[in-house]
Amino acid sequence: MWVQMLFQILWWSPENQTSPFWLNHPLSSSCLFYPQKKTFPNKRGPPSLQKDGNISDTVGGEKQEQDVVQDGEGEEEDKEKKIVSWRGAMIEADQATEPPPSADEKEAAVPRVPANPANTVPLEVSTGTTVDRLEAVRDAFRHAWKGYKDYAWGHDELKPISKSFGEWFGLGLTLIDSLDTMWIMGLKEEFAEAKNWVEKELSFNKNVDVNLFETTIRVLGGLLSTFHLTGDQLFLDKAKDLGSKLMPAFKTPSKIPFSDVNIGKGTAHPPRWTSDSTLAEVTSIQLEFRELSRLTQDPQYQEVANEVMRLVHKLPGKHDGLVPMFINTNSGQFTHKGVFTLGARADSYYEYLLKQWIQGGKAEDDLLEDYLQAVEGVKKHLVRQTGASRLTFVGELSHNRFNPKMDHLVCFLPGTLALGAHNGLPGDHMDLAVELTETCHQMYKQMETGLSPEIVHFSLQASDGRDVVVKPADRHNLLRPETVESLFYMYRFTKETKYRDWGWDILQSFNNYTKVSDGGYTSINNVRDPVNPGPRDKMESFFLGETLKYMYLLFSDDMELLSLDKYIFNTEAHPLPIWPSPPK
Ligand code: DMJ
Repeated sequence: MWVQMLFQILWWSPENQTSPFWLNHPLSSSCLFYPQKKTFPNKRGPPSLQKDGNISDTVGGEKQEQDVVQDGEGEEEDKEKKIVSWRGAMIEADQATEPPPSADEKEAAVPRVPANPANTVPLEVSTGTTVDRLEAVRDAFRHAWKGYKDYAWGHDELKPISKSFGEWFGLGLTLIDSLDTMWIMGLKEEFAEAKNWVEKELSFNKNVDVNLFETTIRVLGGLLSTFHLTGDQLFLDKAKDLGSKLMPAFKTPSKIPFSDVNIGKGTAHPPRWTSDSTLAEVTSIQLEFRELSRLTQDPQYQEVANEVMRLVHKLPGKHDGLVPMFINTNSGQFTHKGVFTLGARADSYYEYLLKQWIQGGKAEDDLLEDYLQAVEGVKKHLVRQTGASRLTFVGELSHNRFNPKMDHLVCFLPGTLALGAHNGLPGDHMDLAVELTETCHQMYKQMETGLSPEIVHFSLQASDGRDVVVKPADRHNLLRPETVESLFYMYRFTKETKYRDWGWDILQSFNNYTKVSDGGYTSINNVRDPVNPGPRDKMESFFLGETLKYMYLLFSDDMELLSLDKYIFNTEAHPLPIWPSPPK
């Protein structure tokens, strides 16, 4: 059993892109198109090769003898780091295989300001007006799209350094994730080309295992939102087709869905090493399935999705509203109890409690009750302040021990709390949102590249003189959206310009350290090293689907553009309409 647990914990983490699908995935391409020259472990791989920084910190492995774990040490252990070519403000794709420079790896040697050697492409200059900023986001999108179009058209993800592509499910993930973003940004030509691909090429009749959660939030969510924005029946027809092909996932003894579905064969199964599903995954498909039922007038989607929420609602094993990270598809019970996080594997459970309640016209009391209880649980067990600057953060609880570790993923929380407060929930939710947004901003600001690492550890000791410690294995940035997402919500609800300015700084940093010259943006290995950030050769679909969309909405003065009183964003930033309240 312990071996099985270790397997699961070390291996599978969709939030951290550690999917093991490539092992049995017919379209798998982790290494198909060019040799792996990346230096940090590719996080899609077997447990023997991978370390999932998110999970391994909290279970097994480390000796934790105190109630509060202060584990900021070991930063000099970054032995894996080899540096891929770096030429300053824009990454030169064709230089990606140069031998690594002999960089001094000690933290003290890391320059505090971005290096800008003579041969760099000039940094973007803008006066910072709303119009300039919106245009800068559009430019960033066009640049990302150019790379995708040139080297990865119709495939799941762009590999911008090798000018190639990666396949996960073979469903054109980036293209579909981008549809509504292009519509919102008014990129008509690009949208038309993408629509043509959906019409002519997108097929769900293929023998491929897909992850239920990822396919739902990215593909089903993207198709449904594009249908709403455009009114084009094509997207609803595709959504219906996909929805029906995902249904076998729910044929389990407990009605808790399996993680994986073969959409061609109509079969579903859990990961090979366990019969558990991840809690966030099974509870973050509801907005989309419920909307599909509403649009098609076919209740089957809503019924299976609501049943999961009913089961989880009455399940024992919660800790003041906080939920464990796994649930068994046979027994329907929580497993691996005792670890509570707002990060990977649990995050969007909390987000979807609130958002389903809003989507359904605030009529479903169980959802509200679970959400309110969870926020109280977060405040009681997980919220702390740093010793140095009194930054408020959300840590983790591991078998009653507090771990001051926070995933960047947790930065969705301020936006969600603010959305709740906007919808009449307690004012102290907004107070917490304000404090957490400041912390997420600091997670960018305090890094030498101005980009947040994937995970930070906060220091509770004032004597440390610093708030944030970043372990070597946690220094990567995957172009994630959560902080920009929260900045968008905070700006909409407060109109405080600082949130826009913080977003603008983040865009500059993406342009300075992740933009690839021939098109595309890349995730990077080390946010603490502006000279050698270490491009990872991957542009996640959520950079176009979420990060740039939220950035655009943050800078737009049009508060009616996807009004938060009319739309609810799914966890992949695809807007779905809030339903009218049922008659009393
Ligand atoms: C996205 O796929 C979704 O936002 C998900 O809920 C969390 N992880 C990524 C972005 O970081």
